Amino acid sequence: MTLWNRTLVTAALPYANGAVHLGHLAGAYLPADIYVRYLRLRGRDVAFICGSDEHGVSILISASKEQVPPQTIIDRFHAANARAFERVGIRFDNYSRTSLPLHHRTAQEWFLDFHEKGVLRRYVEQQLFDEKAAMFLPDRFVTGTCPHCGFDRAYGDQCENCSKYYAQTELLQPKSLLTGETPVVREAVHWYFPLGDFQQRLEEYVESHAGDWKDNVLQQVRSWLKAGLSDRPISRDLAWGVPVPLDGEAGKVLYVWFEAVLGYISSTREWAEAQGAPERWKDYWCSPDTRYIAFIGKDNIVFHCLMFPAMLMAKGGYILPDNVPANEFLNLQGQKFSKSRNWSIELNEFLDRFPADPLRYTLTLNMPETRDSDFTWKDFQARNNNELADILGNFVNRSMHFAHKNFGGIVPAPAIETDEDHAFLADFGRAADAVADAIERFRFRDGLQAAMSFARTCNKYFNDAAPWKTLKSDPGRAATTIHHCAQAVRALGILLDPVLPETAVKIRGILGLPADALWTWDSIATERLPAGHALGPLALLFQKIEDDVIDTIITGMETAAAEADAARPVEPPSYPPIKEQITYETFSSLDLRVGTVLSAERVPKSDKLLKLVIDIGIEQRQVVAGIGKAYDPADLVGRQVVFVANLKPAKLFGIESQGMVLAASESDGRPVLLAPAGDIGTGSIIK
Ligand code: B3M
Ligand code: ZN
Repeated sequence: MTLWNRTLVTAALPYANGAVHLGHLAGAYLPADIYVRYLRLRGRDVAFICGSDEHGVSILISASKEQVPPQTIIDRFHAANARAFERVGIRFDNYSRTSLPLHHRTAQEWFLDFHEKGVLRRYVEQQLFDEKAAMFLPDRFVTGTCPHCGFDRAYGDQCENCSKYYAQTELLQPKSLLTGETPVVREAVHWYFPLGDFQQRLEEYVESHAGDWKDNVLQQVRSWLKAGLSDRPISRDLAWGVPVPLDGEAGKVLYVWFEAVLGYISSTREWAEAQGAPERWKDYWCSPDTRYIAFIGKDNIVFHCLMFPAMLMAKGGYILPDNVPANEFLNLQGQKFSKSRNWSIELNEFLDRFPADPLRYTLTLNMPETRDSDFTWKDFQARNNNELADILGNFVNRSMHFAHKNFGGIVPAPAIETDEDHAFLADFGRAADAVADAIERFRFRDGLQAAMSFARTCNKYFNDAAPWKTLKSDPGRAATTIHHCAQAVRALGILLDPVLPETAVKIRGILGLPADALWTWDSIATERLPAGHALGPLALLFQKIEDDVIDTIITGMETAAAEADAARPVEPPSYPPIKEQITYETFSSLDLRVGTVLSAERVPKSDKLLKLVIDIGIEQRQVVAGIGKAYDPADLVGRQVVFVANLKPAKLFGIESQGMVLAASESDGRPVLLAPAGDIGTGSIIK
């Protein structure tokens, strides 16, 4: 077991191409912040590093859509996101930008180092070039017809219709999205990082963490390794990014992922320089006694668990991530976050209406740690009202109010302590250990649950001790109870500080404690506010949220999403190319008849399949048809259909299907049943 002397914590650099939303917060930033706050309460040396990722094609696309320079886009979102993080209490030591000269210099140094050591390879490849725009086209800047399915709005790298991948030069009828022109094929030279050469070292690295990395992370990384790693291009022909620092390479920039991960290092350098200790960043990146934890969302796993470690290995002298506790995704009211569908809650918007802590609380309890999870407004309201206000707020308020009213606002001296008191005091240490253990294993939900379960214990202690009764009959008992309650309020404040930092500040105020006094994790069970200590003024910790506030928000969101759906241009249908010719004989081998549906029911456990019994004149047939999403079984009985009578029987969901009913569908795949257009008897032959 290594003895760690310091911890480096990074959180994925958000693209300065959009506003950070609740999904991002729950995915990477909130867990990272909780972890860092916890380490600080333990007195550990931590650097918490982040910044904006300001290169990449998506920023160029936004800029060209808005017809502004990319700088306008990145300035806007860098400022907005830095502010959102600040408002929600995420306290980075440094929030940098990859557009800074220091970052460009750092990324170029790495490229040159690899180049000089002969690590990189150079390949010639065919690429589409837009002569009017005078540039090579990134995959997302070209569309055309899919070489596999004929879909006519396929992108340069992948078809959205059939999901197949291909090279952009394979697109049929390619068109530049920049100018609308037909691009030409030109030879382009690109630099490649030999990821495949690191296969074995990466396997060893990943397997050395088999016992401590999260399952979702290990699974994904192992499947990449199993598929086999190969050389990855690390340069692009683009006018936006970090220029490739070699003569004769004008117009080439480093691939955004190659330099973005190095943004962690340049951000740490910037931080060290700002402290007047420009070499200090090396303590965090190049010392084997530093533990590096990289917080990310699941879509960034390959880059942080394979590509970046391989780069660090190739460079030499750097530490590797010791853990990459990637989260899955957060949904919003049961659906994916979507900017274009207007189904999102930007962090700044949220914070315009509600304080940060109830959000941090709700997201922590719903953190997508092991699988995708969901944020709903009703859950947010319930957790704020029934847990934060009714459990935590209630205990602090009732017990401290009692101290003001009956003990002049000072912590009373305890009299004789009972078994109940001792049991309660023993819970302080147990709670501190349980929360710490969960946080150290990146189980933030469990950690918060343990802290809240201690808050419930506190309420119970206060209720059972009933100081309002003992005040007259046994004043020493009441004083003892309130003495312990004051200690419990302090313990709660520290236990919850990583998740609820604003509340922790308020609790310190209520306890009359100056900023940092008596506020360390280790003091939870071992130190006490002394008798005679003057408490501060009472303050409300949580405001309840009314139903109508939440209902209005939900309705507003649904309306906005419906409007966005309606405003989306209706795309013209696309048709696949005509299949290969067949002879009349081939066609006439089909036995087609008019059938009538006698009965229809849903196949259990399938929303798509219906079981139909069909009269085809000479006999009855049972078929399973995939029309369950488009038709209600009750509406089908008595309908005429076109029936394929000589199809070989097959079993679907364990039910035999003896034939097929015909349907037509548009590109959305919704089936429409075919039927004779006039009066005709059941069993009639179709030819
Ligand atoms: N900007 C992608 C993302 O935000 C990317 C992360 C970079 S981390 C070096 O999902
Ligand atoms: Zn396709």
